[in-house]
Amino acid sequence: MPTAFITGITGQDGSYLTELLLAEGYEVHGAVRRTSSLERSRLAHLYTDPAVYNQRLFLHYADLDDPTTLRRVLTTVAPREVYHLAGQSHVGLSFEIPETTCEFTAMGTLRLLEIMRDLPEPPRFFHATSSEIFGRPADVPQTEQTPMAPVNPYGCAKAFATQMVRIYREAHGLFAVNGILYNHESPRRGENFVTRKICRAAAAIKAGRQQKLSLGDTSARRDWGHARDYVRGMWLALRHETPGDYVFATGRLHSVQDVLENAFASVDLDWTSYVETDPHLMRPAEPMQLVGDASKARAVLGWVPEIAFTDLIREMTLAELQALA
Ligand code: NDP
Ligand code: GDR
Repeated sequence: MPTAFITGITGQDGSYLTELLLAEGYEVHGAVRRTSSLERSRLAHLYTDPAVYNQRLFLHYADLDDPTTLRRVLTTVAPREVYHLAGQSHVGLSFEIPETTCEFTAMGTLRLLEIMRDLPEPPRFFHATSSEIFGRPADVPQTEQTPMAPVNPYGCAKAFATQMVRIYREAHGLFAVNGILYNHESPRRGENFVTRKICRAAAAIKAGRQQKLSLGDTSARRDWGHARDYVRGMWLALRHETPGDYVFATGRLHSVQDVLENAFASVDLDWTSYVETDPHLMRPAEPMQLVGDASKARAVLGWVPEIAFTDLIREMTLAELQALA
């Protein structure tokens, strides 16, 4: 049975990737942080299943700023594949907590690479990097060759980590992959990301539990896909015979306003009656035209995103409505 180790297993992507790997016959190990609450809602259906938890799914306490523990766990588990998904993932918040963002996202990745390098049989390593490395990009759409030009602390930390992955691949021969991931969402998305915030609000307004929705820049545009498609790309990238970097994207731009229209239409409401602008939610700097060209992933890995934007937003909104019933 192949063994995988996931950092960030409790997050949106970690939970979908765990489901995928279990379905593909893997034994899955994940790093979890000590928190005041044991609730790990995205994994609850798996670790409450006695046929899965501590049979094929194992959780280990570890933290990205605790390399001693990470090294011990990785040495004991000896995985064939490592998926590194952990990090402070909120771009807007990275302006408020730049040091922790860089500590976990930049230095945390370097620490892991150092551990990989020392393991007797270095595992294949996937790094979840981001379209935010491009910031104000020279190319539209962006490819694996587009120069990095981040415009926020999060993007800067990811750019550092991305380049380190390249260095460890080239200088130390590690099977190390950068997945340059564009925005991907799902009903398990964190509540303070814009799609989930909008879908939750549309459902709550429909149910009479909320009156207004405050947002920042509604003209902002992103390349939004479904998380299920993106975790499949991660897995495919580590199964390929050679390591490389891959853009994972839909190639289509939509605005926050498009999200509003689709979410509110899913519950037969007109968004214009409920939305107000809050200047506190505007970011000091916004990236421009982040839209990806996933031709390489399609040609080399056979990866194609299958879930359309309109279906994604509808699924998210109806999931919120169901949760309120
Ligand atoms: P989430 O925010 O949902 O999950 C982040 C995960 O990282 C959680 O499991 C969290 O644990 C863990 N984590 C955070 N800090 C630490 C730390 N110091 N030590 C150990 N674990 C930590 O993110 P997503 O699942 O959406 O994204 C996964 C990765 O992909 C992230 O690195 C993100 O930056 C990147 N990415 C995501 C994109 C997206 O659109 N979703 C696009 C591009 C890149 P806990 O539950 O304890 O907080
Ligand atoms: P992003 O996602 O910054 O692209 O990072 P987010 O959903 O936070 O923002 C998308 C766009 O919406 C605008 N916006 C708002 N955003 C939030 N969160 N809340 C609001 O109220 C709001 N109003 C408008 C933002 O300004 C922005 O333009 C995500 C994360 O998953 C990163 O980890 C990942 O690397 C990138 O996607 C690719």
